[in-house]
Amino acid sequence: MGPIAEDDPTLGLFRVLRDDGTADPSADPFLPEAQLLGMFTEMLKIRMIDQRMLMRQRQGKIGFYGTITGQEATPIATAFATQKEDWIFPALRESSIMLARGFPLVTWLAQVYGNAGDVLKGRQMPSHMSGRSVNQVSWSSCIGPQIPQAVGAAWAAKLRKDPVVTIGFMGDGATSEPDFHCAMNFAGVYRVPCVMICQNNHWSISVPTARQTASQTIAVKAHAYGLRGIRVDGNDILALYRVIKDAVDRARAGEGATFIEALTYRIGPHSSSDDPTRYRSEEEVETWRKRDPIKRFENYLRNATLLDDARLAEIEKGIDAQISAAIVEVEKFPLPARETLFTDVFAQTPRHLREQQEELQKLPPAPSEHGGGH
Ligand SMILES: Cc1ncc(C[n+]2csc(CCOP(=O)(O)OP(=O)(O)O)c2C)c(N)n1
Repeated sequence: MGPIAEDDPTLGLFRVLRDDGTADPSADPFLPEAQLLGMFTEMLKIRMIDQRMLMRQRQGKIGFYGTITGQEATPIATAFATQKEDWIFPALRESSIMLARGFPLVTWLAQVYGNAGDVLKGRQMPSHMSGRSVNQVSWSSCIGPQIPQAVGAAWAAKLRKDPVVTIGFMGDGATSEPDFHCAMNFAGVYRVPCVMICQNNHWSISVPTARQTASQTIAVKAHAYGLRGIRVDGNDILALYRVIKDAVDRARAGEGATFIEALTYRIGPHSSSDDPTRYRSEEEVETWRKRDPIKRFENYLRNATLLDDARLAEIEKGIDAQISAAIVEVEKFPLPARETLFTDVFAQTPRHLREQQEELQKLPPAPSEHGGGH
């Protein structure tokens, strides 16, 4: 191919919403009212869950939590732009897709507590949710492997002639991993029905994006692998919805994979174990707070007369009640039963493990196994 044109979509920034939340009418997808309010509610819900869970972590009730504050638009746009048979291969900041696709909140929270209500039986780090019922795959916590996994699953779907699309997520840090390059190459060569989305939130823990790549943008890397690529405002849910939906539709129609860079910002710490004041300035965070994806969308909905103070207060109250009730429920679960330590490992438990299991059963139960958990 020739030189990349200045107006190439990988070098620009596709937007629908302006900073003040008004929309460019030529780009507005004019989505139905129920869908717009559904998207807004899901964004607000994960913001409010994150606040409550970070507090629970500080109170010593849970060990770890990864908030997505400032990055709510990309996962929620994905949840609405995909079909329920599509598979999600997340990184740390996309577990809210599960909730938007109907996964029960109590079960989702049980993963954070790692208790008996957790479908993963307490074996994963908090904020590493997955669920078969919503086609969301478990993340290994290594940076990168989910990208070739998403591409491989897409290739399998293509071979089986299954009309399924896979979505592989990553942060900007993951684009420096070998797995990223293998996945991009494979996706281009085999024209798989996969959409790879990089949430460029400017920081990989304490490493800024400038230290990840010398390329002009992350999206431009798509060209090196013969993929379609586009850079989109990651704090603009309407732009994201359009871009992701287009990529998903094209993938399903046999037009191959797309690589999307969603430009956003991590407002909170990397996780509950991080103190970002040690490596970035408050002014930088403040600049991005002003571009809050929820506030911008709220302004759009107000302009469209779909939202006013009373309606917003009602939505917030509803979410708050739902979260409070779910926390009460989830904290009633005991820890996972200890015999579950031995399940799901072998189809038939080998003798040495059976002996260990029997030995463990003879011991008196630990106090936390009686209920109440943490
Ligand atoms: C292979 C590997 N290297 C390093 C780490 C430690 N680590 C955990 S999260 C993280 C930063 C990831 O940054 P990015 O991919 O930009 O995603 P973000 O957390 O910003 O969403 C690192 C380096 C890891 N988990 N796996």
